[in-house]
Amino acid sequence: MATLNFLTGNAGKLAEAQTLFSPLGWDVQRFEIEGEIPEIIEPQTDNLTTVALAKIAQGVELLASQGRLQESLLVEDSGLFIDALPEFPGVYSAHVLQSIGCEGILRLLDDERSAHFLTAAVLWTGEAVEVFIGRCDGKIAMKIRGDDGFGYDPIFIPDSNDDDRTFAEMPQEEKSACSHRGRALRALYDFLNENGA
Ligand code: ITT
Repeated sequence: MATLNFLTGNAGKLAEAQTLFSPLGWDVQRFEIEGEIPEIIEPQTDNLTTVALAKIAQGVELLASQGRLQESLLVEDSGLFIDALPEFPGVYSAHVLQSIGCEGILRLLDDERSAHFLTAAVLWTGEAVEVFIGRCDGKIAMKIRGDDGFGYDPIFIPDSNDDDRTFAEMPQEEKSACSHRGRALRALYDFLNENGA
C-alpha cells in the first residue's frame, strides 16, 4: 500500500482523508517529526490557496531537513464562506470557530443562509507541487444538528442532500461523496493515478 504523508493538526481532516484513500489503496499517515506534529505558520491573507502554498513550502523544508524530500506530502486549507457575511468566516474559519463557535454563527444569521465550503489541497509529489480545489454549496442550518464530523459540520447542509441533514448527521463516506474535501482529494487521487504514483 502506498503512503501519503498529511501535515495537519486537525484530526477530523485526517480521518476524512483516511476514509477516502484507504479503499483506494493509499495509507494516509499524519506527518510527524519525533512523534510531534510540526508547528506551521499560516500567513495573513484572504486566499486559501496562498495559505495552503505557504504550508507546503514549510512542509517541504521539514521533509528536506529529515532527508525525506523524495516522499509525498499533503497539506490543505479549508474555509466556510457565508453569503450574508461576505468573506466570513472564510480564511478565518479556524479562529472564528474557536472564538464564537457554531452557536455564534447561528446568532449572526437571518433568512439568507446560503454558504459554501472551499478546500485548497496542495500535494508535494516528491518533485513538484500540485494544487487541487474542491467546493461544496449548501446552506447554514437553523440550529446545531448531529454528532458526527467536526468543525462547522453540525450547521452545514449541503445542497446535494435532499433530506436537509447536516454534514454532522451523515456517515463520513456520505459527506466525502459531496464535500469540498472529498472533491479536492478525489482530483488529487486521479492525478496520482494518471501519473503512475
Ligand atoms: P490544519 O492543521 O490542517 O491547518 P486547521 O483546523 O487549522 O487544520 P483550516 O484552517 O483549514 O484547518 O480549517 C479552518 C476551520 O474550518 C477549522 O476550524 C476546521 O475545523 C473547519 N473546517 C475545515 N473543514 C471542515 C469541514 O469539512 N467541515 C466542517 N468544518 C471544517
